[in-house]
Amino acid sequence: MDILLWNKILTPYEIAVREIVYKFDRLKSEYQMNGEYCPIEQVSGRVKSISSILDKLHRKEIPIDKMEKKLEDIAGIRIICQFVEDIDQIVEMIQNRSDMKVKTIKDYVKYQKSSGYRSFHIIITYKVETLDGVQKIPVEIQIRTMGMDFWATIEHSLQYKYKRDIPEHVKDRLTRAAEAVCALDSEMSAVRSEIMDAQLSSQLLHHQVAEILMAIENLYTVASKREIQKIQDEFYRVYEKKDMNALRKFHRQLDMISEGYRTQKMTDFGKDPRKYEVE
Ligand code: 0O2
Repeated sequence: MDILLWNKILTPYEIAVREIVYKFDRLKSEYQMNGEYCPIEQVSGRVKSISSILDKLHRKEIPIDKMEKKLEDIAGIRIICQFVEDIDQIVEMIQNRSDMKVKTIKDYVKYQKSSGYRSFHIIITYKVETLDGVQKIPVEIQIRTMGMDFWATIEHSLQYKYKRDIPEHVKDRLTRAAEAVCALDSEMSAVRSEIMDAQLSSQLLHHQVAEILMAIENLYTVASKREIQKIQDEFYRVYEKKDMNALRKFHRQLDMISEGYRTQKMTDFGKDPRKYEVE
């Protein structure tokens, strides 16, 4: 068997993980900037550790030289969402991407594993550009709710502790916990639209406040200290109400004040005989 240069083998997997995490994070920011609900709550990624790779090869009786062909989760991405419904949206998003080619789908949400494990898995192939050329890397994307993730993380630690032989009484508890997570996900889905509305309103409020404060800051350079003080006091008064319409109105007024200063500046510029426009 050839000598394995682990660093060289794993580097393209590292690149794939980093690029994909970045791309999903970007999507998340885009949703937020558009003031839309984002189905992605959190994205993380990892390259399987060498000892985990060796354990899995041993467990599945895969010869080491077949590792890259047979192990499709050396690069792994995990996407956590709030609601079960978000999973479908994320799956569709992945299926429609031109840079990720879906190879296999494993729906452990609909078809829960006997352990109680629930998660949606997609194996994609992703092209990575390296000095040696383009490499097609398999990447496993796990999509699950926060509840499913909580259960899987705990169960994974127990698998590790008991060397994959969890005692029956602990298994029973895990089964019950899995049922509770399922019930929790259903309850949350039932009030999904209310939760989404509440989260969007709070996101819009933060956005509006940030824009107003930015506008006040811009006025610092042109308005008098007294006027800024007055504007700031008025802002605190409006902010207290936590009323989006009042904040929007206040923001429009600020825009008008800024516009007034801009017009004044341009008029002053026109009057100054020392200044002239260069064509
Ligand atoms: P690790 O340490 O998380 O990386 P197969 O479908 O049998 O050919 P494979 O790869 O076992 O091959 O597929 P499967 O069953 O879809 O599992 C892939 C990964 O899903 C696992 O990777 C786990 O991360 C997760 N997973 C699957 N089943 C369970 C489960 O019962 N409990 C928990 N906590 N996680 C699970 P690894 O390499 O097994 O583990």
